[in-house]
Amino acid sequence: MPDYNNARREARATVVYAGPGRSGKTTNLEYIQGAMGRGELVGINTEGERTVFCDLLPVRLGELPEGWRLAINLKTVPGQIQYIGARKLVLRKPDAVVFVADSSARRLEANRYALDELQRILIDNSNDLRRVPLVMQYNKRDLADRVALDEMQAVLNPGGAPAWPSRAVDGVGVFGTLGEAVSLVRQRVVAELAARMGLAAV
Ligand SMILES: Nc1nc2c(ncn2[C@@H]2O[C@H](COP(=O)(O)OP(=O)(O)O)[C@@H](O)[C@H]2O)c(=O)[nH]1
Ligand SMILES: [Mg+2]
Repeated sequence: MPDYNNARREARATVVYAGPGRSGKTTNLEYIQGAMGRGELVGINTEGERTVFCDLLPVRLGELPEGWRLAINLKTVPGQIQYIGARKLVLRKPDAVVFVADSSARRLEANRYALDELQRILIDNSNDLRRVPLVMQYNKRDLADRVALDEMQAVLNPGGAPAWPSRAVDGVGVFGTLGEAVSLVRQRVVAELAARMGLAAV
């Protein structure tokens, strides 16, 4: 659920970049930061694990009706297997999730594992999966041992979520993926804003 700040007329939503370790999540945010914003690093303290860090990049993404603006916090989950506590925290209330898969054949199983875990965490965190839009990104399309796109789709995306091939190191596909996630968030924010204004007007 986005945060609605009436005084500032700003709706702030959260898009989380998930996926296995080293799939390119931070690289996506670095590219976005370089192109449009400024980033800061926020620490997350997890129980029973050492302090780990997630990346947080706040960005402004345009106008909404009635003079409202849409702001989005982009976050990455730490992908290493052992940081499950941190992943649970970061994935508490996402308004959309981008799953960054690694196209290397050697990482197919790691992608599958991370995706299964992502779904379990979202459900454990009481998210309604139908209300958390998912966008797939097949990253590292430059690798020689890349898995064919239709195989990645078959293995990782049987539900047919929107999917983008990418080369995040070069920025290819980064804004396509982000735009897809943002437009899904925006649809919901616009509907919720209209409902809030309708209620406020009564
Ligand atoms: N070949 C290739 N390497 C990439 C690509 N995107 C990211 N990387 C590299 O993959 C490594 C891990 O990336 P990083 O963003 O830190 O992964 P994270 O653990 O998901 O945050 C880094 O060395 C990146 O430069 C890509 O499209 N192609
Ligand atoms: Mg990272």
